[in-house]
Amino acid sequence: MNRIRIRWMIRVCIVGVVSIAGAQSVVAQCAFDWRPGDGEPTFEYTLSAMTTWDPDGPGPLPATLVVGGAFSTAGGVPAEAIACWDGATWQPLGAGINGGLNPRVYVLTVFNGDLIAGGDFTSAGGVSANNIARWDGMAWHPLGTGMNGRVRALTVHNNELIAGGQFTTAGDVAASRIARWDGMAWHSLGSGMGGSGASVFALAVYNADLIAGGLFTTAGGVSAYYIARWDGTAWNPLGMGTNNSVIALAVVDDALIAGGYFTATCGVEARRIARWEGTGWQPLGMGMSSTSTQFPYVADVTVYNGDLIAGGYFTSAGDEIANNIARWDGMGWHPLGTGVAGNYPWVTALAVYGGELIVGGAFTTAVDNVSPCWARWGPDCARGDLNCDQLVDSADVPLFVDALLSTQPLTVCEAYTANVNGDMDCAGGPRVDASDIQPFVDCVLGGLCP
Ligand SMILES: [Ca+2]
Ligand SMILES: [Ca+2]
Ligand SMILES: [Ca+2]
Repeated sequence: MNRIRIRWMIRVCIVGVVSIAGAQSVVAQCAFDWRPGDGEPTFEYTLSAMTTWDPDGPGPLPATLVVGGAFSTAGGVPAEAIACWDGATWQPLGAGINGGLNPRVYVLTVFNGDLIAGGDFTSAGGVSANNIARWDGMAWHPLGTGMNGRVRALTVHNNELIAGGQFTTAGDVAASRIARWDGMAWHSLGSGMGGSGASVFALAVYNADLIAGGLFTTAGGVSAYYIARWDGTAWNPLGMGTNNSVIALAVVDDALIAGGYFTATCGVEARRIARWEGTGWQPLGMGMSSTSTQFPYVADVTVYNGDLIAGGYFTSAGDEIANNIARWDGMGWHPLGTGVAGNYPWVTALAVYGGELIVGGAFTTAVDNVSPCWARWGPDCARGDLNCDQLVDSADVPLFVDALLSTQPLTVCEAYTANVNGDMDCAGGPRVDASDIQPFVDCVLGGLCP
């Protein structure tokens, strides 16, 4: 046992004694901000999709963050339209996604432990694959003969992979904008979606039913405006639907959240975002508006630090100025700093990874940092600084011990600051465990901070 470890154990004992004596720990209250130094990595064009993926499932490897879009390098590493990030470095997935006029990954999901990519392409890793492909961790594979048009949305429903987009055939069957893959073959879902230029842009599972959003006015031959529900045998409308395209869907706290270009649901004003709780649509405050485009939209939604996060193309949320990203705390909308900006400032994808909110799109800046297509928002406290006073010192020790020994879920701030070595768990969250002790001690006693 080395001296540092002995000093550490002594310190833990002191902390224990002090705690028993009734000393107060000052619980960390993080401010949140954009990460500095996001000039690297860069993507050349746009980032369209993100998902966490654990390559070995329950095995010891942590989850990685997989990003897709239209690019040929990620963090300076050659990567065709798809790449993965482990919190520190970028890697390609084999030879990536290629072929067609403008190869692009639009959507990612996980099915039976494998990563599924959908978009505009004709080959994956050198193998012929039309607009959809599967990565098993080692190699790319087609899913039958794929689709005859763009794949824009993916989800898993009743243990089958569901794909939506602009196609009219899937494998060798007719399938209008939506199809299901049972692991062996493609099948249609009723007669699919209809309407001029119909497309499915978003999919979700809500109350065991499949929900599809997009640009369409019928589903299964019945009227369904921009959103519809598949109950396993037939398509149904959701109320009166919306008055324009739905491009984002997410289930949050037993409610279905829809985002898109719409401004109303069933006569109720709901600007670009609305909530469905089984019987009717509700707006989220005043929603989103813009002074820079006639056609603002919400393109993706997620949950971070207990708030609903919406990203897209807008300049205000509620009565606050919010550039292309905003958070809803249940009462009102709030900006995330000064948001993101650029010639093509929109946000297209959101993810939570390593205790941070990851934002992807076509923007070039987040605050003053040059940050093409990629930015991170998280606790404004260094790893190890559990009380967020901008110093890593003995005052952080009791909080670190509390975090390490806690049987309760840690807050975003606690988990981020206690994960001193910056590694991830199998869900892509910060891993707070004994392997953080030595780096914490090195930081407190040796000044060797991450
Ligand atoms: Ca794993
Ligand atoms: Ca501190
Ligand atoms: Ca850790």
